[in-house]
Amino acid sequence: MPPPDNQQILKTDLLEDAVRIARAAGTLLKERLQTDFSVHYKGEVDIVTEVDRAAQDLIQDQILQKYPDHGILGEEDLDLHGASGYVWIIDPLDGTTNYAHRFPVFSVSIAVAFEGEALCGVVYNPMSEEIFQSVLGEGASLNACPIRVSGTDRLDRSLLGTGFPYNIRATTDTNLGYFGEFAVRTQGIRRCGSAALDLCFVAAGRLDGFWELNLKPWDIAAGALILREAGGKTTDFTGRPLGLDGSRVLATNGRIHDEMLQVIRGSSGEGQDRD
Ligand code: 2AM
Ligand code: CA
Repeated sequence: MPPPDNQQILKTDLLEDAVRIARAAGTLLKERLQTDFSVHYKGEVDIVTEVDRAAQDLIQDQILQKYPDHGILGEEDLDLHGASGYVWIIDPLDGTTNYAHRFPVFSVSIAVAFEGEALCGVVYNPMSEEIFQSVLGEGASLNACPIRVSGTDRLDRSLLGTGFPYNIRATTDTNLGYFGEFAVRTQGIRRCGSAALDLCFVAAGRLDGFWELNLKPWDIAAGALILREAGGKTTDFTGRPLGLDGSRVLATNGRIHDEMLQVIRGSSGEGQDRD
């Protein structure tokens, strides 16, 4: 449901602020990339850098300066409730593993939601200076040019994206099974390391589909909206529409969605070479 008229902030105004804030955070990420930042382990593989936290602090400050009654959900232990019903869902650095290795593929992801529905979203790649953005019902763009999903309608002509969970060493839900199934049925699979960018690449027609397990709201909130507004489809692995809290994500140009679902249904997702 949209917010009541007396509380309604124009979605385009929210997007303008989200873009401004994403640019500021992206600039910070780029400036600090070659510096000697510290890296901490959240798990055996899952890391966080001091730059993740600095970017999140910057985003939080800028949101609250203008919207003190808005909530914020962010990856680095940030869950602020606000009276307005608006919630900003942010990943200050999507692609932390890449960042920590100075592999220059990462993004800032910011969406604004109201009662569980994303109203607008932006994903910014500061290294390529690409800004993907969208307002609900108004299409999607890349650096202000409208984008559309690809026309590829066969899995065997498709280029797909995916990623692997941080707990891959500890779980049987490794994604290696799906990876094996898709590897022999497509033209190729790319593993870029930022789920937000993967979703935008499907939106822009650079990839035809993407799947991943264990994603969190901040990984997908902006990218999934951008993809749907570019004509794509997002579901869980059973074909049900993807909510903001969906963790098993299938995101495609729409045309290869059913074929991908069939492959997923026929595979356990577990690697053949693991216990
Ligand atoms: P991150 O870099 O912000 O942590 C890599 O496959 C992509 O999935 C990245 O977007 C990464 O986000 C995310 N990701 C991988 N494993 C995850 C996990 N266990 N929880 C949350 N996000 C994860
Ligand atoms: Ca992150």
